[in-house]
Amino acid sequence: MGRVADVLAERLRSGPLHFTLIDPDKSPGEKAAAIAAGAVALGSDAILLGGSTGISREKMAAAARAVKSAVPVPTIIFPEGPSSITEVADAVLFMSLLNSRRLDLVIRVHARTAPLIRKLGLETIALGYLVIAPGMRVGEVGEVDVVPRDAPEVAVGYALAAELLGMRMVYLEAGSGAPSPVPAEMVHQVRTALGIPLIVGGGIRTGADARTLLDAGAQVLVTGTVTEEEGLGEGFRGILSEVRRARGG
Ligand code: 1GP
Repeated sequence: MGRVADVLAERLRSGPLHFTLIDPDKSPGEKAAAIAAGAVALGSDAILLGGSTGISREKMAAAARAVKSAVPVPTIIFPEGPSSITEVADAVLFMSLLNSRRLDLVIRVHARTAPLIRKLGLETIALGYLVIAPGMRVGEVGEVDVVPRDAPEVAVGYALAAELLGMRMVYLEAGSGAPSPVPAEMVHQVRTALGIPLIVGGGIRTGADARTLLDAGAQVLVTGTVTEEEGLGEGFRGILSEVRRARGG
């Protein structure tokens, strides 16, 4: 595989993408690979490995190895800290939690981890990660000043700042398991202002959720809970069907 950033940029030229988030703590090794294989067969474009609890390097490496041998799409670490970084994956989302009050999550963990990442030769995708209300667990653990759902202009400011700082993507996150996804109006305003790809995740459970966000301009949808709770059932299939429709296929 070439550089993941280039693979994704190329695919984005023909329409929106879907990433499947798998937690190696809940779905270790071959179980992660089985979910990935089913998701990719339905059209998912990349596998994100991560979760909100501390995942050991060994567990992350085992999941990444199993997923990589099961599917041809990028396997990307969605880190909750430096302990899960492994060169077995194709890339890591090198993400700054933009609206956290914890300086370590904004930049200091990155400073501690950057030498290791460079040494491993692991590709990084610099990403501005912005948590929108309700924020769920990442909002609490990350000590986030969540962006209110009725304040799209605040999200636009952060997203543009991320772009101007040279980040490659912006991720609007309502929080895993959120009762509803990021508001469509916020997605629309951020997308209209932004020149880099916009990822949206948290609380996407149905095809209707996916369609609303894609119509608003989301370029990548991330889902995790829907497969953890329902497998590759109606919800997940509906979401992938909307992504394929938006790609014109
Ligand atoms: C969480 O945005 C992702 O970081 C996915 O959220 O688990 O609600 O799909 P869900």
